Formats: sequence, C-alpha cells, structure tokens
Amino acid sequence: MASNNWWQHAVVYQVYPRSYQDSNGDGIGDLNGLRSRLAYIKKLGADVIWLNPIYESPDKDNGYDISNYRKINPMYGTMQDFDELLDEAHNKGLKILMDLVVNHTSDQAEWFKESRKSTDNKFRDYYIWRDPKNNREPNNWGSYFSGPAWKYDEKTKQYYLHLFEEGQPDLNWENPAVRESVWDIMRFWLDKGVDGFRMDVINLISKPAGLPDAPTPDNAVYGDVQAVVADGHRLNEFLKEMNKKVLSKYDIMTVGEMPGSTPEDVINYTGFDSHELNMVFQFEHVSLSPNPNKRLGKWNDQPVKLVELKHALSRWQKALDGKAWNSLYWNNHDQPRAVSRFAADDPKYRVTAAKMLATTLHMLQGTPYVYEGEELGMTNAHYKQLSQYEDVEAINAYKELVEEEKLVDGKTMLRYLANMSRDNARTPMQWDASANAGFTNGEPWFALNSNYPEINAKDELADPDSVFYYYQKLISLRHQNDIVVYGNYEELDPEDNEVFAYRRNYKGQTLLVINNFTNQNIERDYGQETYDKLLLGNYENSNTKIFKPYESRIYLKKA
Ligand code: TEU
Ligand code: CA
Repeated sequence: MASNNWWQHAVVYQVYPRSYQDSNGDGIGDLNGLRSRLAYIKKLGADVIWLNPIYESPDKDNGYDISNYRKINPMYGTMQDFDELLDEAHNKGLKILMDLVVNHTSDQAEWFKESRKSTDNKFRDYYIWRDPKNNREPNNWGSYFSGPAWKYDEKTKQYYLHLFEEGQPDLNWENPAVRESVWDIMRFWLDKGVDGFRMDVINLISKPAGLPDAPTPDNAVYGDVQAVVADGHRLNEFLKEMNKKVLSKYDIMTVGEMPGSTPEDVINYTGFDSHELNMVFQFEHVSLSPNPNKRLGKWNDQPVKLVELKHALSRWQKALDGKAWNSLYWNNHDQPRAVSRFAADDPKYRVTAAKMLATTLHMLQGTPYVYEGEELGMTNAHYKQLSQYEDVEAINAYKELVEEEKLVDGKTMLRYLANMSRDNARTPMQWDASANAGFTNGEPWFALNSNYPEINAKDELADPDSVFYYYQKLISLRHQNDIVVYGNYEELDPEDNEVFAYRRNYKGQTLLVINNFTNQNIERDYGQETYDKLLLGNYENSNTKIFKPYESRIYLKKA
C-alpha cells in the first residue's frame, strides 16, 4: 500500500478561470488575472490549483466542448501566458492540475469535422455513429442536458452519440487510435510540466457492447443513460492502459470525475495497488434529496437531511480506509454553493455556518478541494427569473420540463433552479466592494452576486475572524498533523439529525470533531472534557457541553 504520496497531504483550490479575475477589461477572467492572484491562493495555504478547461472551445458548455486540445482559448490568453502562469505557480510552490475532457470533444474539433465528412473517412471511427432504427434514434438514450443523446447528420444519414450537448460528440474509446491520440494530448501537457489531471466524466468512456436501451424511470421519454454507461466493462482496461503508457511515467496526481460510482467501483479504479487513478470525485453526498418524481431528476427545493448526508460521507470514509483515497468536496462549478445548500446563508449565521461546513469536511480522510469563493463563504445567487441563467443545463431543463413536457409549472421550476443550478457557483469571484467586486473593470460576462459589498476577499483579509482565515487554519492543521491526513474514521451517533460528530484515530492519538448543523443551542457530551486540547473552533471561549448555533470544535487527545 502506497501511503506517503504528496497528493495525500495536499489541499486543492479550484479555479473557474472565466469567473476568477479579468486582467484586460473584456469582462472574462483570464490566465494573467489568475497569475496576479497566485499570492492569494498561496496565502490560503492550498498546494494545488485545479483549472477548469482553458483550451480552445466554441463554449457551448463553458469550455467542456474542446475544439483544440493543444491551444489556449484566446479569451484566456496565449500559450505563453500559460507557460508563465505555470512557472510562477511552481516558483511559489503551487502545482497545477489540468482538466482533461476526453469522453467527448467539440463538434468543431478537427477529428469530428473529418469524421462527419463521409462514412469511410479516416476519422469516422473516432466517434460513435449508428444507422437510424425504425426511422428514429438508434436507441432510447437521453442526454444529460435534456432531449435525445443522438443527433442525425444529414450528410451521411447516420446519428452520432452525444451524452451531453449536441456540440459534444462522444469519442469512440473502442478505437485504439482514439486512445493513442488521447495519450498524446496528455503527454503534451505533462511534458510542459503540469502536475496532473482532473478527468471529466471518465467513468463514461466505455460504452456497453451493442448500445442497449436504458431503463425509463416513471415512463420517461428517454432512457437513463448513466444507468447503462457508467463504469462500463472496459473502463478498468482503458485506465490501466492510460496509467501504463502515460501516468506512471510522471510524478503527478489524478482525480477521475465519476458520477454514479459506488465505493466498490472506486476501490477498483483507485485502490493503492490498482495502477489506475489516485482518487475519484464521487457524487453520493451531492445527489441527496432528488425530486420524488424521478423525471425531474436533480431539480428540487428540499433541504438535505443531515442523517442522510452523514450516512453518505461515512460510507465512503469507512469503505476506502486503507484501500483507496477519498477526494473531499462540498462545491465545484457544477454544484450550488455549500453554505446555502447544507447550512444557512442568512447573514445572521453565514460566517459561522460556512466555518462549520469547512470543519466537517476538512477533518475527514482524503484530499480536500476548495472551490473559488468557498473560502469566503460565497452564497447562491438567488435568481428569480429564467433570463438570469446562463448554463445550458438549466435553460434546457426549463424548456423541456416546463414548456414541452409540462411536468412542473414555471414558478416551481424557478425555485428548483435557484436551489440547484450550476450557475450558483459560476458568478464572478468577489474580491472587494468596488464596482463589479474588482473582478473586472469592463462588463462582466456573467452578473455578480449582489451581495459582494458584504462578502468579499478584501474585507475578509482584514478580519482575523473571517471565513478565509478559518480555512487557512484548517489547511494548516492538516499540513501539521498526520492524524488529519491518515487517521481512521469513526462515526458517532449516525442517527443524530442535528450534530455531525466523528473521531479520527492515529498512532494512539484521537481527534474529536463536533459540528452543530442547527441554528439552536444543543447539548452533547462526547467526553470532550477529557481531551488535551481544543485545536480549533468557530466560537470564542466555548468549551462546554452546550453547542451554539452552527458551532464546530476540533479536540485532540495526545498519545
Ligand atoms: O460534469 C459531469 C456531470 O455528470 C455533472 O456534474 C453534470 O454536469 C451535472 O450533474 C448535470 O446535472 C462534467 C463537468 O464537470 C461539467 O461541467 C460538464 O458540463 C460535463 O462534465 C460535460 O463535460
Ligand atoms: Ca479577460
């Protein structure tokens, strides 16, 4: 078992480049903007930056539709800007993780342009083309972004597969030439010196033989594609090949995004001796309280039950311990803001609640990921109108569920979007209280959250009690105490729906972590009085059996 890898000690900070810092007034965050903020990220204490896609792209899905894997999207800068960013990051001791999006490309990628020219084109088999079946799509698969997962192409009278937007055709991983081409792209970036990859929907690359129909929950029009595509029969083989031919030759970190994977699957792909990937983003704790009407999927406005959240996180902590490595996250560019979703963004509680969530996550076993603005306690956008949304997923979902299928009324759907839309995470970073929060001096590509005068980095950097400095302390606790990295996980009172408490044990030491998820005073006794030291908490002078609203405490018992 490998157990002393740098990525096990690391904390990752995720940057959504278009919303981070604009440097040239065009309203879009860019590489030079990010470069000017490296000192901020360093100050927080993060070790690694994960950059969302910055490659050339027609931007149908905010960069997840790549048309050239070896070019920087001009709106972010040039390859020289990238090289300078990488250099300066390395000089500051920060590593850079790239987003690798190779389940699909853009329909504007050269490979696809060639592929659609004729059925005997050299690149035809780079994608998944099928004849119509009874004058319709080849099977019943639905796209993640609404509608069918197939698009008819007049020119050659066949359909191509796109699990996401129609401008995102799926690559055919069965074709060895596709795999070799992907390995080449990876080598291109690794040879530049990048420190690893976050791999987009990497558990969807192996499609089932014969492409069978998918189940249709509640008589949905299209089948649930994830149920038949995730964790396909050749996934292990493809990942082993990737590891052998590419990953194993570099000292890097890899994290695979894997919607729908179970702990058993993940041990398979990331087990310490599996020779595949280092860790996985699993989705269980961010998929709780789906709509009871399965056809509405993730769209809901119900708060998550703490016992379910605890159960989901505990299950992964226990299952992977000693076998594989967790990645820990509340937020990313696809998820609503954690403080709004799992605690409270009411100004009365927001700061305390954001610290409480951070404590809960950062004291678990695994590599924590902090999404830009999370370290400030940034909140959901609370949009009231459809015209405020930008994301293709939200807009398509509204069209399909409200206008076409009439499964839900518009007002209700707007509540669902406000609760769950990915746009909540994508509003620009709130640097200060000046116009557009210091994000840009032009017209921002996407409106800022109106609360930036109250929530911004400048104020937090001037306030020792801010969410920012609390994250800094949590990160430094991890860097200074092996128990935070390696300790095992012991769940306490799984049925308690108010408090999330657990212990970590390592070489005779014990860490006790207690988090009040309610806005009430509550009394709990975990024997905290017998511990040697209160390492950190989010209230001053608090060391009793009473836990105040959203209070967190971390205790250490020495060996
Ligand atoms: O996301 C894949 C994924 O399954 C989800 O996060 C998805 O966007 C969401 O659950 C839909 O409800 C990845 C990227 O993170 C996302 O931004 C891309 O849109 C998607 O892949 C396609 O590349
Ligand atoms: Ca710019």
